[in-house]
Amino acid sequence: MQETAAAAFVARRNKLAEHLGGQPALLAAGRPRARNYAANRYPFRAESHFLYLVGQPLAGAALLVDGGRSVLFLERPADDDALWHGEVESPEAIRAATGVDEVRWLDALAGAIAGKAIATLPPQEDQTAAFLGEVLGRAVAPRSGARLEGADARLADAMVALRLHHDPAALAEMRDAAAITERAHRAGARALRPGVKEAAVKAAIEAEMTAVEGTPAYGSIVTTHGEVLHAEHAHRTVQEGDLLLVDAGTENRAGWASDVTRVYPASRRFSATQRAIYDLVLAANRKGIEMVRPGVRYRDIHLAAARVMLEGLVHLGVFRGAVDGLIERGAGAVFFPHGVGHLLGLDVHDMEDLGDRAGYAPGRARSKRFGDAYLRLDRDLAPGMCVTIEPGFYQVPAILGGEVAAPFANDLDNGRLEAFRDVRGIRLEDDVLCTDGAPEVLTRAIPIAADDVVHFMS
Ligand SMILES: [Mn+2]
Repeated sequence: MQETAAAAFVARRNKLAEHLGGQPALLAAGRPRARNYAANRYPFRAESHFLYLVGQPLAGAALLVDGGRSVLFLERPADDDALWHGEVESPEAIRAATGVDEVRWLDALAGAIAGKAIATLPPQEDQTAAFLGEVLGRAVAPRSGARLEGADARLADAMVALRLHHDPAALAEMRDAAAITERAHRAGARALRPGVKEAAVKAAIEAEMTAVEGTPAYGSIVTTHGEVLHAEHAHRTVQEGDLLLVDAGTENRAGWASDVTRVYPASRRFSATQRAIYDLVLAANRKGIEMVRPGVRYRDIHLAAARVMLEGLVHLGVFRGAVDGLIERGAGAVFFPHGVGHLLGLDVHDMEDLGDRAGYAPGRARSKRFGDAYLRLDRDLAPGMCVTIEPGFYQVPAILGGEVAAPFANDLDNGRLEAFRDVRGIRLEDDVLCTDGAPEVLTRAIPIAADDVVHFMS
């Protein structure tokens, strides 16, 4: 399991302690959720803040950072654990792998923190929230990271300060996740042909992740209905001429994510209309990537990508009129109704368990306008930040026939739009690292130019 050296976790915990001053903090790993009885469990994924500082998914464990000292509290193994789960790793081995100062059993935790005011972060899962509430002697609501106060809020700010800028160990993991994702997309692209089920392509993709003990970092989207932004189903049979939208990224063995969308033509060629829209989305993707540089405000990348899309749609005759006026009135959201991307790290939408604390710089808040309101990130970029760039074009019936498109009845050429009916949805998404200079595209090995994509499929 251990790939990142203990020294990296020691450095992260020391940085956290520095941010916290004398304030002690307790971070829980979480525990697996039972299905229908205690021993039948959903796959366990540790809380990301814990993983960031410890590196191991130690179910039930808790990390205490108190001044310069880190103590890891582990669940005491049950007598029959060795029977059902094999040999249990020794506390000493875990201490060596994580570099903590001390490993103790969890039943010593209450005594160790008695009389201290301890900061914590709310876990995602109820049982762990109840455990924290009990041990800290105050209410800890699960999934309440968007509304923290006092010491908990300062702990959240400290974690954001650390996790926002990836250290070399984190970047090594993210490059690994991206490399697995390249193999996964390749396998999916090669499995695609008219007559196969979307689910069969999804299986080929996820097999590559599973084979190296990775998992999907989020529910893989593998769909011929790319206009359904978070399509959960993959039950359709791929038809001749379909575009298959694949939004699939790996979480590697250490828990780090990648997040990639490509669009593959089932018949191994794009129609002229598909190609026109594809190239337009690609231009917006490239524009966005080029802007990932220190000091650039992320919202400006979103607006620039939206402008590229609108200029292209005017050029293609789908929209009529002056681009500036259309942008002013919110036309961008008619075919591009989401944000251009988000933070990426241990989580696919990194640190969104803390609400907009990570994504929005202090003093900035989400737009209220449809489309822009879905922008999950509005910070000034800095070296070490990793973001996705994922513009898209979608013909969503609920948008085109609803109140978002209604004000543009005279600006939209529906006859012209009809020519593009073989384009349901196209999104092109890369993972991009902000450096001191030119952006580094972590997912550049996955072809994105239309001709390269077709080549990739054979
Ligand atoms: Mn994404």
